[in-house]
Amino acid sequence: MRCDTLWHHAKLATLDAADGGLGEIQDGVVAARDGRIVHVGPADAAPAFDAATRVDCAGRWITPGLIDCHTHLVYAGNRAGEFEQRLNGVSYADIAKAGGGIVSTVRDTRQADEQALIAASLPRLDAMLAEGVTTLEIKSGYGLTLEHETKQLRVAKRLGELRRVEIAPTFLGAHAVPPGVEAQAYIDEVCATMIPAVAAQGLAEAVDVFCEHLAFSHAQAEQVFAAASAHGLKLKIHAEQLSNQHGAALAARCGALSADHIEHLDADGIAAMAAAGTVAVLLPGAFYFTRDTLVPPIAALRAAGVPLALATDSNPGTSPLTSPLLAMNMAATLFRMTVTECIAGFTREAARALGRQDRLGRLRAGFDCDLAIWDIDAPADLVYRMGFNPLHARVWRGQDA
Ligand code: DI6
Ligand code: FE
Repeated sequence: MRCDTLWHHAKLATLDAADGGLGEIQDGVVAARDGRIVHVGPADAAPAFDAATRVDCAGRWITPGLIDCHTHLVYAGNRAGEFEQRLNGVSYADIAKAGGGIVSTVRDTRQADEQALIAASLPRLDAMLAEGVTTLEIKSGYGLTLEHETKQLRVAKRLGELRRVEIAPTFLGAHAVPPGVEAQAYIDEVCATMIPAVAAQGLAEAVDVFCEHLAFSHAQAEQVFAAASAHGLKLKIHAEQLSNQHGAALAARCGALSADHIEHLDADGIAAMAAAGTVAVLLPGAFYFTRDTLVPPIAALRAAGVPLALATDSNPGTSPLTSPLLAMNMAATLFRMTVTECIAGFTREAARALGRQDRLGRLRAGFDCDLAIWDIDAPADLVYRMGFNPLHARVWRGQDA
């Protein structure tokens, strides 16, 4: 079999086993041609290869490249000062009154031009890539005007040209009510003006909405979903993070890809997600950073067969996290997710949360050849260690990246 590159003498976690497990192969090979996997399997059952390049993995582990399916990576400024103030006893309300909180990130992001936003975002992206990320979702949501939301989305797209990574851009105009604007008037503008413009310019493939008492209501989320669907965009939702607004059930009913956060999800929401195949995106970084105490209903989600994805939620306010590996460790320690669930959550199930399950997230012939090669003894090492990065190499579309 002809191929461009053959990785051999490797241990594989294909994430492509019929039992839904890691699909471990102790002595495996992966062959790629034109950026796609053409063969994956045990060495002793492999065909003879005519390979331009052979990479001896010396027994290292190969997993699919990691996929971070929920980030707010593009923004200017940060909220370290606010974090410090809160540690010194200043209340959230007082910080908000003084112009802090999400509004301060909106102000900084509006003031930044595209170059400045790129410069601010690249180090965060590079931190992700250094841990084996090969696909990353990026939401807008810190502009809150058409001009500044589209600027964020253009920057997200540009990051995908500056680095060897696939970016999935999501329009999150409905992230917060902009200062001085009435919530319903803003949502009307999101639906009537912003979504059509974003769709026409091809700047996003999905639309997200923050459905919460301090953001947008269930009815407003439904309005956003209707506008997004009318323009052929996929749907995602921030649901049940701080209270139960039944946003996940709405997402399921509307055919959304995922419902994200879901700490306050109830049994009806779980049943609706299971019936519709809606992915649960769990965000342990935000849970940890906000010192939340209500754990998402993992056992019930698992029992109902809801697909479980994991993501960093990288954002300046509630999850200043750029480490998928640490997110896996948090998911295990805080949410009691298993090693298999943690790794699947950042590969196979994350691909599903982005509608890319037929092309990414597994080692399988025909899939894009995005790999992470790790200096580890066993897959559990990826989840077990804290603040240690065992990535040996990152492969994107069949090439060392
Ligand atoms: N949920 C959150 O926790 C963040 N956004 C969201 O939809 C908050 C973002 C921020 O504070 O900047
Ligand atoms: Fe988020």
